[in-house]
Amino acid sequence: MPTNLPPEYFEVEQRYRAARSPAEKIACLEELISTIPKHKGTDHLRADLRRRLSNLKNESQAKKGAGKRISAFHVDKEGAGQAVLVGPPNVGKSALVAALTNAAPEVSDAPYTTWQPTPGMMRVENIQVQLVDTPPLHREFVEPELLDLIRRADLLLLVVDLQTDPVQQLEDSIALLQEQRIVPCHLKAGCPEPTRVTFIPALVLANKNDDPSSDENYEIFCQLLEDEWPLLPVSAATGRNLDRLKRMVFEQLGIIRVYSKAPGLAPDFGTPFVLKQGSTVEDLAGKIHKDFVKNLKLARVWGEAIFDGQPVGRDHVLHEGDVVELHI
Ligand SMILES: Nc1nc2c(ncn2[C@@H]2O[C@H](COP(=O)(O)OP(=O)(O)OP(=O)(O)O)[C@@H](O)[C@H]2O)c(=O)[nH]1
Ligand SMILES: [Mg+2]
Repeated sequence: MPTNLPPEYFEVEQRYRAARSPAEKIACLEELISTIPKHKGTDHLRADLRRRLSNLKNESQAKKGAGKRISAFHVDKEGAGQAVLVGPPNVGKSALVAALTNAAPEVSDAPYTTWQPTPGMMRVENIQVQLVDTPPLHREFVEPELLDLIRRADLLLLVVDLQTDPVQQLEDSIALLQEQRIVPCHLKAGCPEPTRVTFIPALVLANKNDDPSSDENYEIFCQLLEDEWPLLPVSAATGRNLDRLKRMVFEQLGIIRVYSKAPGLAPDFGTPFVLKQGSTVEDLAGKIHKDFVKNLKLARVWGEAIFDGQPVGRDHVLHEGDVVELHI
């Protein structure tokens, strides 16, 4: 217990201990957290109280749902893919989600600010990708439901703070995830026990690269990394490289955009069909309607096909940007 807590802390703590109802406990915990001075010595205490608050809120939400337990950690996937931001406290996960999406998670210089996931939609050209802000990873306790959220993700954005020992931060995050059998895809080859392991594509974001003065930090970070990572220096504060981030997220998601067109009409480039890389004409037909799969006779493709309007079969593999005319 840190010794420099103010007297109000102990007053509120007494009330918290005496509180009976979950609503009272939640109110006291919120007040308690606000009385804690923000510095390193109080990190553990703040993390512990936030965890209790998160559990209480989840429990009371579950009760309201009349038996249906809807966890705050269950985020329904939306858009072309779900990228979950993961990392230690204070690296700027919430700031990145706030800068890139329509969501407004709390950003604060106090560590352990975020206690539950917040999804937001990020526009990447003509598609939307879901970003999910999460509570920080913590060596002593990781919410099991946070791990489930991470396991379900299409992409992990491993965030580090370029100004605060990013190599250690990345190693800690990876070690913690590996202990839970979650391994970034490109470390698959070196994984000693690949059974029962969830492999997820990952991109490292070296945040707080606000201007050229921190480029040297980034270069040193790159040199010190043992493994080859897909990585990008960014800044939530100044917006540096956020456009490149969007592009890289799109690439790492392993998706393609395909446009359908009716015979004799122009394609609608505003609303692509999003498919996994390697998808075929038949997969596209399935996205449109199951009858299309059954009745598909041929398709014509513009784009990566040998010539414009080339007739292809249902097994033809589509590429990013292809325009497809389905004939049934
Ligand atoms: N200079 C600079 N500061 C940043 C940047 N991004 C975030 N910050 C600051 O870093 C602090 C932490 O930001 P948050 O977004 O709350 O960090 P977090 O990773 O969500 O923190 P937790 O919720 O505790 O896990 C805040 O004071 C932000 O203003 C950045 O790109 N550059
Ligand atoms: Mg946060």
